[in-house]
Amino acid sequence: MGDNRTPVTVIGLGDMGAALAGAFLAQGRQVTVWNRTAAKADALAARGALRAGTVGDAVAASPLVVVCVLDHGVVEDVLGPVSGALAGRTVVNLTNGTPEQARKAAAWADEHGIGYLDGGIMAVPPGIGTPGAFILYSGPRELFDAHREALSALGRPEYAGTDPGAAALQDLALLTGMYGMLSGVVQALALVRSAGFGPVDFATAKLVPWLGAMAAAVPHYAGQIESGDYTQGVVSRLAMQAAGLENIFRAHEDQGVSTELLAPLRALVARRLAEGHGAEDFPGVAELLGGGGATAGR
Ligand code: FVH
Repeated sequence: MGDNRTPVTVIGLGDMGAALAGAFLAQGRQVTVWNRTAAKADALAARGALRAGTVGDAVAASPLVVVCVLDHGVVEDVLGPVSGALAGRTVVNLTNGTPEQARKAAAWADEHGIGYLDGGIMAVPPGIGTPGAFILYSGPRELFDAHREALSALGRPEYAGTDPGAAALQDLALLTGMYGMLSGVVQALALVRSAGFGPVDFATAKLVPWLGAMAAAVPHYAGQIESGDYTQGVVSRLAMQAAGLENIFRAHEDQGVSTELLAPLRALVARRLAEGHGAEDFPGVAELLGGGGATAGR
C-alpha cells in the first residue's frame, strides 16, 4: 500500500503545511502541493514540488494525501468536493481538532472508501523533521504501518490507537499541559518583573532548572491519578500547599500583579481541603475535575 517512495500530496501550505511538504521533499519523495493562496507554493516549487492547479488534481497525484489547514471546517470545505477522487487513497489529516471532529472525518472517509488517519503534530514548524518532533496518529493500525516510513520524515510517528479521536485527545491533553506551564511561567515572570528582577536572567538561572526538577515528579503524580489514591507517597501535603498558595496570592497583590490566572487553582484547592483531603497530595484536585474512570483508548 505505502512506500518505498510513495508520492505524497500536501494540501494546505500555511506555516505548518509548508514545513511538512519541505520535509517530504527532503526525504526525496515526489511531492505535489496545493494551497488556496497559490503563491505560498512558490518556494516549494523552487525546491522541486509539483504544483497542482486544483484540489482534484492534487489528490489525483498521490496515494497519500496529507492535509494541514486551519481547522476541520476548512478540511470539509476543501476535501468534500473531491471525495470521489480520494476513494482508494489515504488521507492523513494533521489539522488540529477535537476527538469528535476526528471521528466525524473518519466516518465521512469510510463512507467514501477513503483510508483515514487523524494526527496531532507535537512540534512547531521549524521543528518538523528534527529529532525532538513527534506526531500522534490514530485510526486503522495497518494504514499507520503502511505509511509509517513516509510519515517519519515529519517527526517520530507515535500510534495513539484505533479510535480516530485518540490522537486529537492526546494532542489536546499535551497542549493543556503546555498551557498550564506557560500560564505559570508568565505569572512567575510578571511577579519578578514587578520587583525589578530581569525576567530573562531569572528564567535562565532559576525558573528553567526548577521546572525541570518538578517535571521529574510528573510520573509520580500521574501514578496517584491513575490509582485514585492520593494518600500514598505523599510528597507535600495539600494543607501545607494551601498555606503557601495564600502567600503567593498575597505577594502578587502586594506587588500589584493580577491573580486572575491563579484564582481558579486557589478555589479548587480550597474545595479539596474543605472536603477533608488536607493530608493528601496535590494531584487529588483531579477528583474535582470529573471524567474519572474512562477506559477509552487504553
Ligand atoms: N504552527 C504551529 O505552531 C502549530 C503546531 C501544531 C499544529 N498546528 C496546527 O496545524 C494547522 C495549520 O497551522 P498553520 O501554522 O499552518 O496555520 P496557518 O499558517 O494559519 O495556515 C492555515 C492554512 O489553512 C488554509 N486555509 C484557511 N482557511 C481556508 C479556507 N477557507 N479554504 C482553504 N484553505 C484555508 C490557509 O490557506 P491560505 O490562507 O494560505 O490561502 C493555510 O494553508 C492548524 O490546525 C494548527 O492548529 C500548527
